[in-house]
Amino acid sequence: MTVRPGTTSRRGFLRAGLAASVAVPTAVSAARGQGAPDPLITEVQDWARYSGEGVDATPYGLPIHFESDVIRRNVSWLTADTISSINFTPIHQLDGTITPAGCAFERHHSGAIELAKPDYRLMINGLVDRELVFTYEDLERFPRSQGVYFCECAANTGMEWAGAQLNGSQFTHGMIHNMEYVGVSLKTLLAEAGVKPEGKWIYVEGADASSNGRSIPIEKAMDDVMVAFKANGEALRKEHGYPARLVVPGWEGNLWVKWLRRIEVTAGPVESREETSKYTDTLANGVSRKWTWVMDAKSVVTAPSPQVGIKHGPGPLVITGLAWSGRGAIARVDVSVDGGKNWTTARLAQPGVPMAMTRFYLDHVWDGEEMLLQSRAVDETGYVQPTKNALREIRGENSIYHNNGIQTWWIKKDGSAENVEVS
Ligand SMILES: Nc1nc2c(c(=O)[nH]1)N[C@H]1C(S)=C(S)[C@@H](COP(=O)(O)O)O[C@H]1N2
Ligand SMILES: [Mo]
Repeated sequence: MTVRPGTTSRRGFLRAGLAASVAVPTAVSAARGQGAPDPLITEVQDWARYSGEGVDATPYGLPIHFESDVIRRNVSWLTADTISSINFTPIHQLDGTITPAGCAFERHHSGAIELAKPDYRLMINGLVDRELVFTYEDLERFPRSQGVYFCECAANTGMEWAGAQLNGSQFTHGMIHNMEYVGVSLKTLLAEAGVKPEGKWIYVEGADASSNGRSIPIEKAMDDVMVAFKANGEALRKEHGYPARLVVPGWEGNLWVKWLRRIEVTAGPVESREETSKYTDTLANGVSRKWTWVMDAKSVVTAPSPQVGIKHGPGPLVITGLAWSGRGAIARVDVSVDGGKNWTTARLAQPGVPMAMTRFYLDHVWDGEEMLLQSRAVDETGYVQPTKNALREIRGENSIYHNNGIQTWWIKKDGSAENVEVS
């Protein structure tokens, strides 16, 4: 087994001889039944002696301060400019599947704007029977729809094309969030305007200076696209497009237009900046592939991983991660502890939900030896997440977007972890 360490500390190829299976210790955590009494058991603590804060203390709550490191982070060399910017969800510290809005990644091309509900207008124009403008209150009067969907930036994992680079699942895979949206189906609004037979595409625009305009085929627009105004039960955060954004299930994040202001029904695609010079995939021969809308099946072990090493010795170890596919539900996730030689099917916390994140667990007994930890997602279409090398054979290394290759974490005997590649 050959390991390719991060480009930041490239030491050429290195052998990480994985010990063959060793006798597995049965240890769990040390029982505290012996020795000095534990004051946390024997003494009455202050929190039991005095009253806590009253219910009025926090009308709107934040996480307890002990959890203040569960935050979005930046990669400094990526975000020299904070107006055209990106930050990353701390997926290594979360569990379950729903991303709390407060730590969900953000991507703005011209900064986050403040748009009040009374100032909100949504126009539908172009090839329609009736050109319409909706206020926010108008939107609230249409029948609502609801769904949990992941939103993944096409550039997620993009920095890893040339080799292992960033040390942490937050940085390699954190341009993603998964929230429960409530809003109005776009087909309901388009039906209100009446799409003419020549209307084969829509062009969607945001109210921010960048506008982030994108073309979407009418079939998708009439299928599951939503104009959402709530995420995880509450109003969208300003940074996620308050008061309304587009939700385009399974398709790349760039199409999820925030601060949505206009939908033009057109005969063909507009070929805007965001779908020509950006968000296209340049192949090995220099030709760029366009309209890569769907996010292919992908997964990552979120813990243990470089930001969350193993803090205990040999014995029970929870290996966990996330899997998702833009083509439907996750059917299976396999985990390897030996760099892809052998695979064990992981336990899905819940059956896969189409175009939403799935949590997986492998209830492992760690022998205290090095591991080359990988996960491999399989979706309901039978698509299997490829290795990074298999992806490079077809796509070359000129790409930025749509890197869904299998991720490897090199877990060392001391429990620390590093981003590596195996070949
Ligand atoms: N109006 C507008 N919409 C936008 C963007 C933007 O800059 N302006 N960025 C896009 C990109 S590239 C992504 S990945 C997603 C990110 O959504 P988020 O900020 O809620 O994570 O929004 C998309 N929608
Ligand atoms: Mo993006």
